[in-house]
Amino acid sequence: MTVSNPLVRARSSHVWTRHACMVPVVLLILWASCAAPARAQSGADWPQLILTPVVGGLQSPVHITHAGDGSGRLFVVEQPGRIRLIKGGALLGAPFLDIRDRVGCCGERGLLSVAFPPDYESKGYFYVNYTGKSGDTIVARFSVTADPDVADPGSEEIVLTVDQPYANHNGGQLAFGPADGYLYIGMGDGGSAGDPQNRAQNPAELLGKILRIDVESGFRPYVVPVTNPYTRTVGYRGEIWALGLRNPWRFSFDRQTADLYIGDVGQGAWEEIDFQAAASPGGENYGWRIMEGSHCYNSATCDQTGLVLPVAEYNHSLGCSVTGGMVYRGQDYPRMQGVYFYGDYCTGTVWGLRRAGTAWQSNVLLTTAFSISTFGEDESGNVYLADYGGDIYLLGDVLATTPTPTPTPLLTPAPTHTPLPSPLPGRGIYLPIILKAWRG
Ligand SMILES: [Ca+2]
Ligand SMILES: [Ca+2]
Repeated sequence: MTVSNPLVRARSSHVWTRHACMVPVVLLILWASCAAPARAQSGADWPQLILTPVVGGLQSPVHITHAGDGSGRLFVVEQPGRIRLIKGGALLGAPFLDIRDRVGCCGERGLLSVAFPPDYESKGYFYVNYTGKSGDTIVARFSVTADPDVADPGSEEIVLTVDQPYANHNGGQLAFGPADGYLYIGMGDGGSAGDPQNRAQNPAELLGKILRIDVESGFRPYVVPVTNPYTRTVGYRGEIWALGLRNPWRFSFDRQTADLYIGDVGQGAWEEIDFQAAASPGGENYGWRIMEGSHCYNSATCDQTGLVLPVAEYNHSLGCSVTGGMVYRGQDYPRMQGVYFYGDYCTGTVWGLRRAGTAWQSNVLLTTAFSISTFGEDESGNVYLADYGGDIYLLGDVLATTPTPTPTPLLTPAPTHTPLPSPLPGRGIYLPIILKAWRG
């Protein structure tokens, strides 16, 4: 049986060891033929990742995000149907939302993600993607109560229901575009194996696509943005933003650039990361089931006309189910800046991906014993990952930006551009200055 999604395999034995695994070889460079040197634009080194435990005790965590409301809270989706809150560094006992009574779980089904609209603080409602008891995909809106830490399970308004022909490949990601405020929805090809009804390439189907809808216009349940790529194309569903996806379990936007990164889970051989620049008008066809990664699927030759190939891929000697991640935009780790972190559910490997001119570099940065079910970010741009067994970790680099020190006679004025003394006396004292100079 082919493992095809982060949630189909039972969690591996939980070994609490991990080690940094800096692999100097650039493993995967696609588009390399049109690019010159495989070096990052910044010339910076790759980060040496460390994971810091945040909280444990969650039940099958599958999504991590924030509300963008200034509260600093982290929202963690538990697959059976609850959303938990991490507040002030602690996991609250009472859930933010509990809809286990209507969620079909588990395997690849369950409560799969939550997304907060722009200006959530004043709107007080949010969106979830879950599998109903019948197995169909449901996107719904819920409202918060007078207590900002408690949502009302009775406030549900169904936005969209998509029939699911098979139990697997349900996609599940929701995210608001940072540039357009529209809701993006990741839909898998419906399931089975090999997309037997060819749904991902069928423009009359919502399965095997990324959808883009406007849920904030005031018209319920939603409207199709007129700027969607196929609103005037006969035979195409207007909701379609991108086609040819197998199971985009996790996609995310770079909060700084609005570029879109998609982790599309492979069938039996290739796991891939797809990229869509913020300026794209949509309509990309990412190839499934014609292609698996950058390889023809089920044939030696195939027509690749009009298809968009991945910017990174790895074969099943390195994993079996990609977990799309996040671009780091935090302030604490300079070498992580702009790097897209993603992983594999089966091997626990974490990669970094970054552009180098017109080429891409993807490097193994860490090996873990975790079943990485998702990555996520907080309001400050810090990146986290979840072990499906129940724990959340913060990603960091051994090289951190030290907080600006309180001015003292020794450090004032800060000799930012002064050549460093050698050998370094009082290394601890000079470290903040070194880092400041490096960043500048
Ligand atoms: Ca399905
Ligand atoms: Ca593809």
